[in-house]
Amino acid sequence: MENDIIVAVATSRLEAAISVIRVSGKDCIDFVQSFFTGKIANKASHTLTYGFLKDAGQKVDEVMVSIYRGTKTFTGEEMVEISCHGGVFITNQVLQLCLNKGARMADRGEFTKRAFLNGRIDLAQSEAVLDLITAKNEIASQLALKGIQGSISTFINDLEEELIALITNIEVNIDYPEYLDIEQLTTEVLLERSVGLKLKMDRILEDSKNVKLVKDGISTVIIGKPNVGKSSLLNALLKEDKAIVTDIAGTTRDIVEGDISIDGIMLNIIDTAGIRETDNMIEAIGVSKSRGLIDQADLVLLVLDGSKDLEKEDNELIELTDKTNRIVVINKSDQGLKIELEGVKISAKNQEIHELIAEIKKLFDLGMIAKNSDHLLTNVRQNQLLYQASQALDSAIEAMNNLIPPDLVVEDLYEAWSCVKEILGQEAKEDLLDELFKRFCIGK
Ligand SMILES: Nc1nc2c(ncn2[C@@H]2O[C@H](COP(=O)(O)OP(=O)(O)OP(=O)(O)O)[C@@H](O)[C@H]2O)c(=O)[nH]1
Ligand SMILES: [Mg+2]
Repeated sequence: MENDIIVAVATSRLEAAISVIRVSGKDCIDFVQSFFTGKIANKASHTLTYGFLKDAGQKVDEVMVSIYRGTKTFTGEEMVEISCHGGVFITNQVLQLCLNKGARMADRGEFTKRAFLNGRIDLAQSEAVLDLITAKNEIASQLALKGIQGSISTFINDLEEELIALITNIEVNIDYPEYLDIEQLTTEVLLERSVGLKLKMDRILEDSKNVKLVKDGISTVIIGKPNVGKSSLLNALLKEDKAIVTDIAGTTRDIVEGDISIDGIMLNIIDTAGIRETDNMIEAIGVSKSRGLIDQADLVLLVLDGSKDLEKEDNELIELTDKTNRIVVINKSDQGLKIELEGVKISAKNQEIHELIAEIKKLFDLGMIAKNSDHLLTNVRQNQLLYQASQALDSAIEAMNNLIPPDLVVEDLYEAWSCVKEILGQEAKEDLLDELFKRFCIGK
């Protein structure tokens, strides 16, 4: 049943001043009235009422009850929120009372799922609710908030409408060629509109690449030959002595990790074993791990010892990281610089790393993402679907370039349209929905 009365604790299960118990479902105001002393049965929507919850004549708690009638509620159905005292025991008592009286415990994310099923929010907005709950920094929460307000949804709706307009136009042209007041779409016009649409999609896909960095952090790997000061740099960035630092080349043999936040930009930093040819088996494993990490990193910090001439290993690493998103870090600048190479100069030992911090901020101006882009895809599912839509358009464009007539490219346009629709959860498959909403907490 999709409108039976469900209940859950919406606040966290810790001792607090108040807890909020959420109830949603058909006639849930009358349901709560049956064990509440305040009068809510005939009261207007969006009002607060003081009273006691009672079980078999016995007072359970002194509470405030908010009621929400009609369909303009979070779930799109009648709702009640009971604000009770926030002790863990008393909160459980109130929850248990609702269950004893006949409500059902809500599944994870079931309130948000109902909001989606009742058309209050679309799938992208539901995902944004989840993003907001799990946001770890300000930029991520700003993005999520935009998502909840439907910024990406509006953009996707527009795409969907443009596609369906094209499709119906072609279909009408095919089925009713005698309909003269409907524009006859030539391949030329269709091609132009498809290219325009694909451009729009690709721009969003490109802009959205950085969203993952905002949400999950920038995976950063520090590499360099032994003894150049990689671990010293990690420690300076983390402002703690996390990795062992010695003057013995080959000190770090496994990877050491740490997270920092620079003005809201999260870096997940990995310090690695210095890369060199080695006969030592343990060190060799570390070296091969370091190489593997370079390929997966969003940012590579290539550390060189600036107080000495470059060696063969340095040059190999410069070449190896050439195609990566790299910052060349010239360390030990306190000892005077011997190498002439473009890069940021630091002294890890003396914690003089401001030039590097500034460069990282310049490379990842993530705050701008949230401010400048109103429409961003916020997860892999949305990205994949829009990418598929763009691919389908690509195939339509290629066909038209080969002078295939509009009525034969309509299939590709349908494919693009259905992918775009799915971003908002229209025609979404039931199992996907269950999977998605399970990731919410109870009470959301
Ligand atoms: N003068 C000076 N010495 C530094 C600086 N950074 C690191 N060192 C010294 O260089 C030596 C090696 O530093 P580590 O941080 O262990 O170097 P590493 O690159 O992690 O070395 P491996 O783990 O062996 O690959 C230590 O004696 C540090 O004190 C610096 O900025 N200036
Ligand atoms: Mg080290």
